[in-house]
Amino acid sequence: MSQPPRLSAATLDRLPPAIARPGYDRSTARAGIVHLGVGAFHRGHQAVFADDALARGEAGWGIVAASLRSPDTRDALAPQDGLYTFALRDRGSIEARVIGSILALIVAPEDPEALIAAIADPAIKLVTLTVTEKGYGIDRATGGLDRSDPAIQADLAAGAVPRTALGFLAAGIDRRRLAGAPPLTVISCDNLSKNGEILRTVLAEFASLKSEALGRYVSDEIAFPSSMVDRIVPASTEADRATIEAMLGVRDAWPILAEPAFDWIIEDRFAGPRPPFEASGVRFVADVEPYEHMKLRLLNGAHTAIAAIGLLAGFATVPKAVADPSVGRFLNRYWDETEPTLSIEPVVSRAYRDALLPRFSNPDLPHRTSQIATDASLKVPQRLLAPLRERLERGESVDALVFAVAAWLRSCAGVSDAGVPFEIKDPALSAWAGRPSAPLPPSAETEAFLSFEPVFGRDLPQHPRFVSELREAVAEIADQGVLAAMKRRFG
Ligand code: CS2
Repeated sequence: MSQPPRLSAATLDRLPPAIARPGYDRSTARAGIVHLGVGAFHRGHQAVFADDALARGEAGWGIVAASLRSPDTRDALAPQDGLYTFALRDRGSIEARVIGSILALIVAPEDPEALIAAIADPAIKLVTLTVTEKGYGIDRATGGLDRSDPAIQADLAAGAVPRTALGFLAAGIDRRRLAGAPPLTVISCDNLSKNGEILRTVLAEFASLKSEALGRYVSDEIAFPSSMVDRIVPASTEADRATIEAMLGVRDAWPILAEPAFDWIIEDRFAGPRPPFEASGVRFVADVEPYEHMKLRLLNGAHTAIAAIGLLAGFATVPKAVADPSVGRFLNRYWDETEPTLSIEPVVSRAYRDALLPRFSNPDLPHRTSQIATDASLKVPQRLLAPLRERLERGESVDALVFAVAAWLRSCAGVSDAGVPFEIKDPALSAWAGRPSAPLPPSAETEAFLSFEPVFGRDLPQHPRFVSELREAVAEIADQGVLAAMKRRFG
């Protein structure tokens, strides 16, 4: 059978009428946004709102999207003129549209100058980032710049061609400064609490090491609103490509499949114009932290717990894991513990919480537990240990939170309860010198992990109740398996 043609500007008119496509003239659309880290999440979230804006006639809000490492997305989308399918999937229903807001794609290692020039372009009003937790070069002990990180060190060298997000931002911003370009806003769209403040801190420090004047400019002239982003966008699979091809009649090498639910809540602190995204449901608020905490602790923390439990119990996906009633009972306890740590109005957190099990159990989005477990050692501190600390300080119970931490700790050995090995993708964990190299008895394993300071800090290993509860939960999981231990504890 011959291959169907590729999705592209030339084949758009072959699509069935029900498939929405860019109704605007892409040749007159202009880029107002540079995005760093053009993964699935960006294409299922910010790029969709930009597409809506372009369709409403806001012609200056297209995107130049850059990959900092891999050419995969550019290789898939270049033959498609940057077009791709965005499909909302919910319990058998699928609603697809073609997104046209990515006007240009840059692979930074191939053409670093193109990315610096894009950031420096006076037409650019906004830089957005999805570079994951490890993309910020944070020293987890100080909260400042990790000057020992070899990639950061290389980018700090005089005359260096940048490789990191911070290196590119500093180089592009410096060029704007020297040219007297209009103000710029930089928005982190990663799951980090106070992500704007963190980015401002590390970038200002990085920039000041380049030049004092640049450091001052970053601190004084660039706006770094914090933002909370939300949408479950699993990595798409060959089966997803086949589904989309059957719907479109053309081949899309990299479609995005996502859930209908989403949020993008941005602190209303812009250096220049705000992106005209309110009509899509994007919200601008004075203080985003209550939303960040709600999302990180209720959704992402539950995800991290499900990922660890799933890896140990052999559940490959989130919907499979939450189909087990004991996982559901555990999650309810987990949310009973985390919800009271939030500072948002209870009616908001309750509604958010109530939507989570239905979101997680969406059978059309087989979100892999191994995907969520990636970089878990960078996720556990803010998702699980931050609320746990607060409850410990108040003398409150932490059974579900401790159980989640214990499951993560056990999962770091990379072997399921049935003895099946799985891969751990967590460079920060691999780089930790104290990581046990051979299986240890549970109490020695717990002891070893408690010395993992970037995760547990100096305080938690000194907290008698936390240490004894963690030791007990780790031993129980090691002895009975995660599901039996969970059933015994949470019903
Ligand atoms: C997940 C998130 O991979 C992970 O760590 O918890 O990607 C999650 O799906 C999104 O933040 C949902 O908004």
